Amino acid sequence: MEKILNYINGELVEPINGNYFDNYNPSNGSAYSLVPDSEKADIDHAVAAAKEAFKTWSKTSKQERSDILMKLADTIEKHSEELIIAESKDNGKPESLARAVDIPRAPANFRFFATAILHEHSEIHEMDGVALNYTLRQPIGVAACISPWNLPLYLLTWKIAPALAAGNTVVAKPSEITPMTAFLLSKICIEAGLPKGILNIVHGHGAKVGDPLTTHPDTPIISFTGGTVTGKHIASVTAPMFKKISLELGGKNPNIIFADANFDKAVKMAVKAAFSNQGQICLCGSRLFVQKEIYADFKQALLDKVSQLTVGDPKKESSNLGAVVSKAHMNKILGKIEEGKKLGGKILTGGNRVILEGNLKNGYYIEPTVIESLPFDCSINQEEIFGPVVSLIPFESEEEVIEMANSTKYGLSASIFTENISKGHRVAANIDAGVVWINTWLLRDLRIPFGGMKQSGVGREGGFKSLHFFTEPKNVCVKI
Ligand code: TXE
Repeated sequence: MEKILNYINGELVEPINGNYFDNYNPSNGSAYSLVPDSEKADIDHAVAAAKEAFKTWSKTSKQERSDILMKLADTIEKHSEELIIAESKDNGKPESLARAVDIPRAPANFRFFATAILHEHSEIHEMDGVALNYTLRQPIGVAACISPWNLPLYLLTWKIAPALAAGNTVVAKPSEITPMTAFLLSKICIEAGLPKGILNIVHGHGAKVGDPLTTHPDTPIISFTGGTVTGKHIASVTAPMFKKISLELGGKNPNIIFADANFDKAVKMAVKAAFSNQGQICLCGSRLFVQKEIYADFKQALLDKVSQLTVGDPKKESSNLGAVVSKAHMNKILGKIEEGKKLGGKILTGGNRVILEGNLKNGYYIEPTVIESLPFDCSINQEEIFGPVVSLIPFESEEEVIEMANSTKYGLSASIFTENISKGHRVAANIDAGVVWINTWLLRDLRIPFGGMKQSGVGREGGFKSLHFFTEPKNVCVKI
């Protein structure tokens, strides 16, 4: 089986203890590569390399950093097809989705931040002829970038691109469930001639590698995307060390359909928001609130559309949904569906594992599932499921839906469908979410402040917000 290797100080290296664990292909349930079972010693090695590289990288001019990252983006693009196939095999997502969404975002992330650093400006505060204050924004040191399995290369590069562009060096820890494209990225970095030690990638189990990385005295900045429970842990262990942290956590996002919405557009978007990437996107619209006047018609149209979705081989263009990421995650989702039934939920469609034929029979496939009749405050409508499961909830008034939408501990994103623009603005202003879409879903502009409120996270990333996060402001006061 192919061995994935750590990438430290510009070289591909074995974990120091020589141990590996299996990496599974969710489409057929079989192990197909080996992942380094790294530990503290590997993190120490990587952090030391990144700390040394910081001495030079932080002093490298912005133009030169930009040129190096642009070359990396070009090299990633050259390997797009290989990355698409690898991402789908590692994660279970349809290749068509990796081709349309995941992989193009990796070079786009590097280009976006490689050019952003050339356009940044700093602030000046004048004191009426007495003094002039100006703010320097300086790189901080070694950034720890921890990414999840749902959009592996997309989210890894979303963190390392601004960290490097801003002049920091990086130790990244990709999810142990989907390490392959991070490994391919290591090889691409070597091909692109990335300076040694500025990016280091250490593979391994969550806490075993994650804890030594986040609590290391030489990693002052941490950017994490993952589950709320892990985020809470990272916040608690790093707070006494006064680290700068950015946490992008879970969501239980409302998708609100008013009776005056463009009906067809709303149905189409509701399906996309619920089932894209098998429902494994933190922004998925998993609570579908529909106004009573159109509830019956909307439900029927939704079920018609869902019946046209194909769960199948991720390699086939015809597959709308592939496999979910792991056996454990599949069982978690199926368990939540059972819990929903016990709570009185009615399964309108789906609810079961799908067994495909031939060599895919052991893959982790789940039918797109629509549940109704569950109270808005029950566990299924409050906790993140992170699978192809959407809950339909009727509502009467604007006030009622805002209250129900805001009832969870999360506050990541929301969508509102209405043709009444004043109502759209009003509801958007009253929803607890860091990101609100009106008449669309997941339309991403990389410049916006991105992140969640409540237990969906701490801080915002995106555009200059990312560059601000990855730099320390320093005020210099000059007496005139
Ligand atoms: O995430 P983890 P899991 C949600 C989703 C999912 C749940 C749990 O609901 O069902 O979280 O998923 C690393 N110190 N999201 O358990 O563990 C880990 O190795 C440092 C939403 O897979 O949070 C991986 O690299 N790092 C989410 C990363 O954290 C640690 C996407 C995320 O994995 C660590 C994924 C530790 N102690 C899951 N323990 C989103 N917001 O998009 C683990 N990790």
